Amino acid sequence: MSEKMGYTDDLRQRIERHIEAIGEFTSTPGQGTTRLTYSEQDLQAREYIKRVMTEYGLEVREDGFGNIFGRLEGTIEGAPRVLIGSHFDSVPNGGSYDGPAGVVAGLEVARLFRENGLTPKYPLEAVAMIEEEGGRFIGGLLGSRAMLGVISQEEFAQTIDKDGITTVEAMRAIGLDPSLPGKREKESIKAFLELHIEQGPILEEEGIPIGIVQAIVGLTQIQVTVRGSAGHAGTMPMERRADALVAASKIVAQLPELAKEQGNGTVATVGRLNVFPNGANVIPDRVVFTADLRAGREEDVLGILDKAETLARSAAGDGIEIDVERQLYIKPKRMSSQVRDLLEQSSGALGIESRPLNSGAGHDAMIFSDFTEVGMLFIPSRGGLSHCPEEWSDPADIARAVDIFYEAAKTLTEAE
Ligand code: HGY
Ligand code: MN
Ligand code: MN
Repeated sequence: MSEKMGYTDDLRQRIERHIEAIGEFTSTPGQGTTRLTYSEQDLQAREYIKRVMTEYGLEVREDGFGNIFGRLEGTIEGAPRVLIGSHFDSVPNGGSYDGPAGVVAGLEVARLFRENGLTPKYPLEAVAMIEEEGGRFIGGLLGSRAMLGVISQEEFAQTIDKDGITTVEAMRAIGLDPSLPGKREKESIKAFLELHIEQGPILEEEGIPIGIVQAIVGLTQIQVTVRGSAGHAGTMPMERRADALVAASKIVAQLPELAKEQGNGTVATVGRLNVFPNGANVIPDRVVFTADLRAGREEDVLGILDKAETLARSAAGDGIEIDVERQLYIKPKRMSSQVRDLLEQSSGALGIESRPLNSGAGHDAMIFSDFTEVGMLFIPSRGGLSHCPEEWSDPADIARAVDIFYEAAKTLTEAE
């Protein structure tokens, strides 16, 4: 197929090279990708992404949150831009595709515009966002929430990591400037396109290379703090203990049952739990854990949230105190029907098979969907695996998504 279709080997090879290069920026080599926001690995990935943007002839800029933009100027002065991209942070010991696949797709669509001499009326911007995962700063989706003003500049600046380091301190530590402009007015964004790996088994099992996302589940995260009394593991009689870890364990063990009972695809996960003082011969006096709760319908998100909070609070008593803090709440979101149709037409015109799909994972697209027209594509995940070193997707599928976004972006930017 012609270069215009972006379908040639060199596109696939460039994609493969970018993914491999970005995947190298990890603090856990050989044990998956760990690239926390504003870490040394962030800085390495950032420099790489900015270098590629420059090489592709894009105007490179970072905002006051550390999000990176590569802009292809439009002919209409001050026109809203079409953003294409995703995040470049990772979960601890994750994979190389969750986030970077979408960042690389944005870079390659912009390159195709340049390569084919296209001039957009509405500017095209490739974007690489920070802290979607919440691997360092609680809650996640931080780059998109800050950019769109869902959290204020002050709330952003006061956000701290588990060591009490603020976002602003961490930014400065790697040479970023938090005083740069950050918040984007919603009128300044015409559309947002995001490619992401499916992180599930459906596309691979059905042998379909492209999913057109219809909706993204609602999700909420609560932090539960269980307080008891420290004591000597050997001398404190069992009946006199207020063991925070035993109390926390009873809550954690019952959460999956609550999700199963509610059904409708409700899921509940405790992925982060810290025990204090964490001594082998000390009765724990404090346990802090997060519960990640999700469902496709808002009433189910609210339902599991209420059940989980009630369960946690029921553990109080006999020297045990419970504190529950809501850290994030995002309603289920639907993608723009206008953009979904455009993506469907584009993939059809290219002869690329696709199917509608909902997302059980959260994405920056769910934040943008309250402010602009949003479209999302999925590509198959091998074995349906993600958030683990085994995560892998085929660069040829990323190339297919680039082709589809290239066609859709030409329409959205009214390029000629
Ligand atoms: O948690 C999620 O769904 C996403 O990977 N941040
Ligand atoms: Mn992701
Ligand atoms: Mn993820």
